[in-house]
Amino acid sequence: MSLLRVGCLLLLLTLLGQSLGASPSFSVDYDNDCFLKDGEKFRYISGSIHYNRIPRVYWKDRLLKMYMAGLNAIQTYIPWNYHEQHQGQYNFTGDRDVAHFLKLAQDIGLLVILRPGPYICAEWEMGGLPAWLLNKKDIVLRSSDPDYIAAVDTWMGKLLPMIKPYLYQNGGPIISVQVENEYGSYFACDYNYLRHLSTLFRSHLGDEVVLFTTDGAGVGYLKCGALQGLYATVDFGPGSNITAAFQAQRHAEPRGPLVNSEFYAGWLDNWGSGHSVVSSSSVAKALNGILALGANVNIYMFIGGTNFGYWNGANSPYRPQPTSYDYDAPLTEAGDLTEKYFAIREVIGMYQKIPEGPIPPSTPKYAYGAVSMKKLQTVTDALEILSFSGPVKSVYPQSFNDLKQIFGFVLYRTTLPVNCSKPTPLSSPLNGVHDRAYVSVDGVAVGILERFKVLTINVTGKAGSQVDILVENMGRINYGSGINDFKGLVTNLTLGQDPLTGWTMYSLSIDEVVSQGLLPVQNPTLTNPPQPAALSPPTFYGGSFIIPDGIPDLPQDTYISLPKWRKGQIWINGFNLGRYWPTRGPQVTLFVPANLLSTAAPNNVTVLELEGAPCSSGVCTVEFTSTPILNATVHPDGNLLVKKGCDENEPRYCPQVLLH
Ligand code: 6GJ
Repeated sequence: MSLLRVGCLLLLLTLLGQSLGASPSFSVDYDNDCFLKDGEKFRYISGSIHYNRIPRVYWKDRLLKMYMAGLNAIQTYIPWNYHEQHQGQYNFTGDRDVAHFLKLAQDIGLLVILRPGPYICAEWEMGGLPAWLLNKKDIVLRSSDPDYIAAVDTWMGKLLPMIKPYLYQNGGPIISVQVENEYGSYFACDYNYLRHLSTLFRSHLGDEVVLFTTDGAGVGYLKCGALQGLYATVDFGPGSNITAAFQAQRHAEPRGPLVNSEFYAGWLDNWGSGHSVVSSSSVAKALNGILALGANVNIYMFIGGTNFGYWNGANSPYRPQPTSYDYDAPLTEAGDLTEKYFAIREVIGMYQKIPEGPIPPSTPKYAYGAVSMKKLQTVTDALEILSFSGPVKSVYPQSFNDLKQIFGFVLYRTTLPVNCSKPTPLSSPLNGVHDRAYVSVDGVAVGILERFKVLTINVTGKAGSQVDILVENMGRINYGSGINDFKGLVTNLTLGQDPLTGWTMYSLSIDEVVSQGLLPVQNPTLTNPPQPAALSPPTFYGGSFIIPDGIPDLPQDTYISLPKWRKGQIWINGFNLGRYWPTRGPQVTLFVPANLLSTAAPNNVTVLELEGAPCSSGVCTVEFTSTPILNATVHPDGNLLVKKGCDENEPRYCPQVLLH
């Protein structure tokens, strides 16, 4: 049979197959430099949304808004530590129900680009890797380290079989799966590790799915990040030269679709920085340039959401990210529509049909007003309730991992070995306070040590005085070689020239105690010694407020503001909302989604203030307001100092980091 006849026969069979509903397919067409979906040329315009940063009840609202913006796909990570906080204990329910999230996307008409890691970066605690990996102290993360590989194999052996039914070729929405994350930016450059992952993903997901990598748009990044058999894509923001960026991709993929897997429509914040902003005009212009080339693009982030609880990550040397992951994204942290949303929608509309019909509106925000707070107990007073497992004693301080603590706080206790009648330096010479330590002597707050920022304070007291040091884990580094981020007092403290020894350490189960409402009001017989004006020992405060039922559509979303409070943690009805640090900024208010609130019972607010509440001298209240403040700091006197946004495309707007 002539070649022509064979070709015609194959074409006929293909068309026939499709018309008879041949099985769905998604692949790379290297001849025509595009993706093929069911045999047809396909270009995705995607947006990043992290289900782990949005309450489940709001997933549909956000996905619908993304669909109505003209997106035909969404991109999401799967944070390993969100689903396996403790080794061997898995959670895929409620806000962790990935399958439900995938089904919602499919029902709405959105395809999914899945990024299951195992490492994900993402300004998320330890880049998504579970902290229990650090129980092997010398583990080499993101490498062929056998202990790391064994843990990855077990985790992927649990996750990927769950994902497989949702692959596009199996009738699901997942069109492609990313292996690792920007591996070319990591020091290890371990090709055996990438090959292992590639084989592992194939073994669970089959040979059809498009597996890809993402790296910075530079040949240097692709050198260690790209691998044969994984389609190489790049990422870059509006300030980059689009042609040069895709030329870098072409270095790894001479043929195939152009793909920007992370087109930064905003940028991250760190505590103490200005709020990052990226102008809508620069985003729209660059997006138009990318789409005009016929390239595929994922807008990172389309909605940022929130680092609830302790989930934020940190950049090196040590710059933790705030609770808000607003990211100056087209949808705000609360899912509200912005000018940037409509600017992007307009550009997309130049290239493909925008769905008709109403866009789900921004949700109303309700100002529930001021809530009176009262002192419950200091951490020290509540130690017996907070420390389920009781104290651990050792000559030298132990880390969170040694004490089987992952997040939050550990209390380290010792005594002054000598009289310190004169101010005597208490120091962390090796910068081993990870990350902040609140120091009291005989119950009097004396100072704060902070990683990289405050390595010594002066103390006074008698030999035998009790020294209590509450150490706070502010979030593990999520990018670069510092991700082996051990927490606690990871090196010795010295008093004068000598190491402090003889430690008693208490792991604190604060979240369990707060969620069970076990924190009693201050025992009136317990009196705390007078404190210096600007500092108090870490102390719990509590309050409650009623939201009247019968008022239409209450409860509504809101924001909580803590004027004149300094730094701490907030729980709403036992849910750990996140960290507040208005004196450092740029985040001043925290988003409170309506699903945390009730009209059927009093709403409880619990605050752990680490430095000093306004309660001894001023008004002891927190406030629920209707507007967010993400670009300011609050002076201890309560005055707001707005910090100009830091636009990565207009560096002149990037203020020096103002630290208090
Ligand atoms: C991406 O790499 C990452 O893949 N990215 C950033 N990288 C720069 C690291 C800070 C110096 S910032 C925002 C994004 C996300 O972290 C993403 O997960």
